[in-house]
Amino acid sequence: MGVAPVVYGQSSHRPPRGDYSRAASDYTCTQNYAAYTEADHATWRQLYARQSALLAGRASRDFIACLPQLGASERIPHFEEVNARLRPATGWELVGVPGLIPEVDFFRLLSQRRFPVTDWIRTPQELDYIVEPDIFHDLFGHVPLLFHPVLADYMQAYGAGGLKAAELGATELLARLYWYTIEFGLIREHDGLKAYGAGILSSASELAYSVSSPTPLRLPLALERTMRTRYRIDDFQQTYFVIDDLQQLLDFASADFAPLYARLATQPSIEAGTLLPGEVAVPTRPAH
Ligand code: HBI
Ligand code: FE
Repeated sequence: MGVAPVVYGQSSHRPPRGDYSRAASDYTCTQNYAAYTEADHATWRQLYARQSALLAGRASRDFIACLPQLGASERIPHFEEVNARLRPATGWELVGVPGLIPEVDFFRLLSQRRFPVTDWIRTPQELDYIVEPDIFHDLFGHVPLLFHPVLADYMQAYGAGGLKAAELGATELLARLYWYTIEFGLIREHDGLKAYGAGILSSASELAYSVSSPTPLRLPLALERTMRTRYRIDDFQQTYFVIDDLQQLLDFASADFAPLYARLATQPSIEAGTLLPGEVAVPTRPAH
């Protein structure tokens, strides 16, 4: 096979996690590609192979169709190499960031069709679970659908909406929409529910859970209901919201959210996992 030996313990040479002194005023930084160790590339390869093997029957067909455009299953990709395909496809480009960045800066980059990608990769001890986004989550989870024209437009509309929400003091409501669509969204296909959210698509354990476990609640995506619903960041979701096709995201993103924010300010939040009277859960398989 001729696979290079994996050398661990070179952490001081990898792109430092959380070193924001590397970043410009818009929080972007260059991808210090030479700093990735062979162990980092091995981690990428292992995550990519494991996750790809889980996609059939669980990931949305659009995601599966777009994934090859990422073009890097063996080694961590160069952002510029992905950009050479992404820019002509949908006008998006990837920019490096040292990790999570402030909300408004995040929204601003999206509104400019620039997608922030964390440039460091998790350690082998974090293969199954990591609290913050790393390069695997950002690239494998998010970037394939940036090649899809509808999702690409939704992401930009979301960023522009985020800047408005910030002025109106409503970023928490809009963040829930991001969470339940871009991160944990499900889509109905002819043979059952599939994942299009990056948080699910980059997770080995939540992918099957989200589309087939009888435990979580699944509801049709509805702006008001979704924005009222709290979410968990430390466990599998208790509620997923389901769309019928990606165009639905763009359709509601074109609405003026200001009246909605005003109305929601007077309504209590809903705990994840709560089915309200009159609501009907979406089944995992189409009824025949
Ligand atoms: N920063 N790098 C990065 N990646 C994110 O996904 C991200 C962020 N900052 C803020 C943020 N997400 C959230 O507030 C979104 O919910 C809007
Ligand atoms: Fe994410």
